[in-house]
Amino acid sequence: MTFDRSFPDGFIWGTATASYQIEGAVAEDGRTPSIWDTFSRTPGKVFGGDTGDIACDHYHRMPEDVALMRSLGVDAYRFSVSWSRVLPDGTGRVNQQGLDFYSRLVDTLLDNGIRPFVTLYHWDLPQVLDDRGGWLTREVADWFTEYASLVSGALGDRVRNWTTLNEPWCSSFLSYSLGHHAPGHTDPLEGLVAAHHLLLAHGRGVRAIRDSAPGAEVSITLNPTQVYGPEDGDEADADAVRRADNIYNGVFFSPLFAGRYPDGFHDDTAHLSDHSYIGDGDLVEISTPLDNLGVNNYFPTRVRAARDGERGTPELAGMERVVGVEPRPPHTDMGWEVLPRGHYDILIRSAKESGLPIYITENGSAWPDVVSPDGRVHDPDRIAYLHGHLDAVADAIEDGADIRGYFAWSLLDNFEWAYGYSKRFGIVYVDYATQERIVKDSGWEYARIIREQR
Ligand code: IFM
Repeated sequence: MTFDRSFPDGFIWGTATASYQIEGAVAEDGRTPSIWDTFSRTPGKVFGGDTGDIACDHYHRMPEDVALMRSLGVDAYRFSVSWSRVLPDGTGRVNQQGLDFYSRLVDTLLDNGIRPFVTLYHWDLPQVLDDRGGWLTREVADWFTEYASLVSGALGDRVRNWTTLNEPWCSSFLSYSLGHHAPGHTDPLEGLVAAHHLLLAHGRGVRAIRDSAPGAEVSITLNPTQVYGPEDGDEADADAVRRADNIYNGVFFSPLFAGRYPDGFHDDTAHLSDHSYIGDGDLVEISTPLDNLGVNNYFPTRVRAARDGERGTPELAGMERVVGVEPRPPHTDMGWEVLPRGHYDILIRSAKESGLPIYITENGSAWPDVVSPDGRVHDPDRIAYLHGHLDAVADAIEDGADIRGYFAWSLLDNFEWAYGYSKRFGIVYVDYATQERIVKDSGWEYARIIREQR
C-alpha cells in the first residue's frame, strides 16, 4: 500500500457530504419537506423504502462529525444547505433556527481549522416549490436567487467558497427525463427545460452571492464524464459519441463557458422543441464569470450507434440512436467502471473547457463494507480506487490542469438516493442502528496521505 505522488503546496484535501443524505431531522426546528421526502415516501422509488428521515443523524451529531474530520486531518469540508430548512415556504419567510444550524456548523469547522465549502443546491428542492412548477418554471431562477442571497448573506462573513448547484445533470436529466431521481418525471423535453432553468438560476445566483458576500469565490459543480466510443468505430459511432457528449457534458460546459449551446445540439433536439424556453439574454446571465469549477467524477461513459432498428436511448434528448455500452470491469458496488484514465481525461477536458482552476468536489467509490471481527472495516478496493484516482489527479496537474483540491466522497456512509442505504461510499462506516461511526481503513489511509503531503 504505497502512494508517493506529491501535490502542489496549498493543495486542499477535503471530504464532502450533502444535506438530505446525512442530516435527518426532516421535521425538526421548522424544516418543511423537500422533493426527496416526497419521492422517498413514494412506493417503489427508493430501494427498501428507505428515506432520509434519520440518515446519519448529523443534525444532532454535528460536533462529533466535525471532530471526526479533525481526527482525519482534512483541510476542508464541503456540505450543502437544505433550502427548506432555511426557507420553509421556499421563498419569503426565513427560518432562523435553520440558518442557525448552518452558522453553528461553520463556526465549529473554523474552530477546528477546517475550511467550509458551501453548496447551495444538492437536489433537495422544497416540495412547495415543486408544487408551483419546480425546475420546469422560469420563476425558479428568482426563487433560487432569493435563497442564494439569504444564505450567502448569513454565512458570507465566514465562508469564502460558494457553489451554486451540485451536478445539475442529475437534477435535470436524471430527475425529469429518466425518472430515477425526484421528482421522478420521464419526459425527454422536460430534462432540457429543467437544465436551462438550473443554468439560469445558477447565473443569477452567482451575482446574488457576489453582492451579498464580497470576496466570495463562486463556483458550480458539474459531473462531466469522459465519453468513449468503440475503438474500431465508424462514422455512426462517432456521431453517437458526439451526441452523448453533448447531453452529458456540452449542455453545461458550452452555456457556462462559451455562452451558447453546443454545436448540433439544437438540431439534434429540434423534434422535441423550438427551444423557446431559452429567453433573450439568458446565455449572458448563465455565462457570468466564475472563480473556479467543481468537478465530480466517478466513472467514464461508453456508447455506440444503434444498428438496424435497435433501440437507442430516447429518454434523453438527441440520444434516440445512441446505445449505452456495458461498463468494463472492474466495477464498484454501483456497477460503475473503475478507470483512473477516464478521470484524467475528464479533468484535462474540464480545465480546457472552463479555463478555470478546478476543485475535484467529489470522487470515491461504493463497496460492500462490513465490520470485521477485529472491529475494523477493511476496504482495500476503496484504497486502490483512491490511489488510482489520486494518481490520475497528479498526472493531470503535471500535464497543466490547475487543480487546487480533492474532496473524498464521502465523509460518511449515507443515503445514496434511489439506492437508499444499500450502497456505502463513506471513508467512515456508519452503523445505522446505533449511529456509531468507524473510520474505515481507507479513511486512515486518506489521513496518512494528507499528513505526508504536509
Ligand atoms: O451520493 C452522490 C452525491 O450526492 C452526488 N454525486 C455522486 C454521489 C454518488 O452517487
